[in-house]
Amino acid sequence: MTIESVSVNVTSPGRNFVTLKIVTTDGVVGWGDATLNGRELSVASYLQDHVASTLVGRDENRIEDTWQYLYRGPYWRRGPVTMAAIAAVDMALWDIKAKKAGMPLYELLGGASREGLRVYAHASGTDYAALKDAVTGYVEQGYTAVRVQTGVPGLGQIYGVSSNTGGKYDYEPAKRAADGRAAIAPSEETWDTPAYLAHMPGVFASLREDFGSGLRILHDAHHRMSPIEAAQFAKDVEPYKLFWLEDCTPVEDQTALRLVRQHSTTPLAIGEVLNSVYDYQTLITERLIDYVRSSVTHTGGVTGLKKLLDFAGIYGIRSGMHGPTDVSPVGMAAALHLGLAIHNFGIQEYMPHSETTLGVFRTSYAFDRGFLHPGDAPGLGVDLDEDAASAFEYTKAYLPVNRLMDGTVHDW
Ligand code: CS2
Ligand code: MG
Repeated sequence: MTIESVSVNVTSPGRNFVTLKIVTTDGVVGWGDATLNGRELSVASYLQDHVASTLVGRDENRIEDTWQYLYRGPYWRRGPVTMAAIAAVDMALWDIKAKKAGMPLYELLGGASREGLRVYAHASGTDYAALKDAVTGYVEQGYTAVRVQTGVPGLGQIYGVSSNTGGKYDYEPAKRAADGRAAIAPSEETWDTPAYLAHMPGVFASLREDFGSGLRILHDAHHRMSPIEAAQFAKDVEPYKLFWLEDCTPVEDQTALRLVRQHSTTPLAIGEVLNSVYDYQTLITERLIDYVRSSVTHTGGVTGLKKLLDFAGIYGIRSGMHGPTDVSPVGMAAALHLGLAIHNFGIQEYMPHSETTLGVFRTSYAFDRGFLHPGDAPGLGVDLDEDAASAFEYTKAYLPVNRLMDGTVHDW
């Protein structure tokens, strides 16, 4: 059998998603997530204008060969758009292979290495009282790990702080226009690292006071500190035993983490904006990180991320796969199958998608008392309802741009 058709679905059930559909000559359908928040149409075009026609007629079973064909064939390589496109093809082909084998994908990847995947929830609050309420809610739902983000006195809206108090974390950073129509430019936020550095250690001290030492507390610094500021922060929060400090400094300068490591044993997670094993080479071989943050969707798919995680595992580094709502349910399912099978699983990010999104993507994965399982449906266990998807037109949205108090552009 061979690949008969390749098509790209762009839909916006609550937020924008790009999904690849591959159908074989014997009618088996595979789905792949190609969502790149804020640049969705770039990946959609890469797939439909440059990749789709090259796949028709290829043997759908030759996943590694197709991965290498798409990685080395175009000459130009790596980068978020290319690797998201390759990821979508890869996920769809693994979905097909597992469906034809009549088993969930994790079985093809070596079978389950654990009963379920520990996940972390997203808690936030404009102030500590609101944050404490949000964390309490997740602990009551059975979560054993919670990421905490909070407002900083003197600053307005900043990354990761949802406007809702209690209930589902509904923070969607990519903004449409105020009237819900297509945005024409990013919104802008203001940042001040000294205020953040002064504020956060007290937040963690209060959390430990209120929730004890057993709760796994994670925090995302979201690329905003210089290397020395990251070293200071990691040292200052060391007494509070974070499960991880994420994206403490812009990761394209991999060697910056050497400075952080010199000053602190706070575990470090990084890499959601990275997209190949080569982007991690120094980070892994020098053990500058403890968790790999990449998602299946942005790192060349199951094939790409498994290569990376197998390499990381040799150095005692574990997975911490990216799982915000801008990874679609297809990408989330792929992460769960891979995470269930690999030995060096660490933790899985879990921002539940909205009911609107789940009305378009039919999922098989299930949450139970702080853990997720991909389910045992053949393949990835997720299907896109194309009729339902057609009701949600793509609406351009941009991630915010961040500026310092003096107007200097800064990492968001
Ligand atoms: C965040 C992401 O989940 C995280 O760790 O860094 O939500 C990130 O802000 C979004 O993926 C950007 O689209
Ligand atoms: Mg992050």
